Amino acid sequence: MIFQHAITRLPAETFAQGISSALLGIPDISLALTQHRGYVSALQQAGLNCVLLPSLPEFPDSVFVEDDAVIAGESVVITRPGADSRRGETLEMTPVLACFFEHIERIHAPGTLDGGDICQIDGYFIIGVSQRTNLAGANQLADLLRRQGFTADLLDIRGIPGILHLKSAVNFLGQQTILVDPRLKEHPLLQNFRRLIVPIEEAYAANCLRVNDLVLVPDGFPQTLSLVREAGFRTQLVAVSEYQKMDGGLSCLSLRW
Ligand code: CIR
Repeated sequence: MIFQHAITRLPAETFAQGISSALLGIPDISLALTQHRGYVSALQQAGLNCVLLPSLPEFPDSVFVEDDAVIAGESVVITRPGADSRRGETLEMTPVLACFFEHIERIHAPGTLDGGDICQIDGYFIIGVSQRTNLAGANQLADLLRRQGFTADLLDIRGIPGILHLKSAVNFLGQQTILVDPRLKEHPLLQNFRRLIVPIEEAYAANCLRVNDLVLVPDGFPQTLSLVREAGFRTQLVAVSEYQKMDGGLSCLSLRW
């Protein structure tokens, strides 16, 4: 898949008031801004045109734009985030996406769905059922995708403690290869892929991000970096420690198509 565009949003000064279970301390907003610049520049280096949206102080988690929408081919699905404090983010994102996409669908109540639960593997989508994405939301998205000619399956991660979203644990790197948290390596839906198993002590780094011919890897996870490099991928380290403190990873910080 060739990506040309990305949407990102600056972190707000209220960033530290967002939702977190990480117990890694309070993020430093000035370092978060510096890391955001590094992230945008890595996306640009991978060939993307990046839209940089202004911060939204009323939504501390709004830097994690991936959760607000799912992009599938020519169309976009506006999500209904599982956390009440994040639901209004989608109202801010809809007009931005309307500049690029004619066909806009929506997840409706009682469905909830976060974009971080959607792992796209070419024309196949794995939809995580999680603390944030409920069965109603996952089934709504699967129906929408199937109507557009894609295939989709649901993968329930609710029984695995500490995994917020499916893409916290499973990410497609291209060439039939996925990077996977060891707790999901035996899942039947993942058996047909070449699986690179991230060591449990580096579980956070399962969220690497493939963009065109680059795989962005979070800084500070040397075993995962070697794993991805030795599998033949060109890598780029990106520092995201302040986002890790708020349970966010590399994919969460952008919408890409
Ligand atoms: C949240 O709990 O919603 C944010 N603090 C982190 C969201 C991370 N998003 C993602 O993994 N797609």
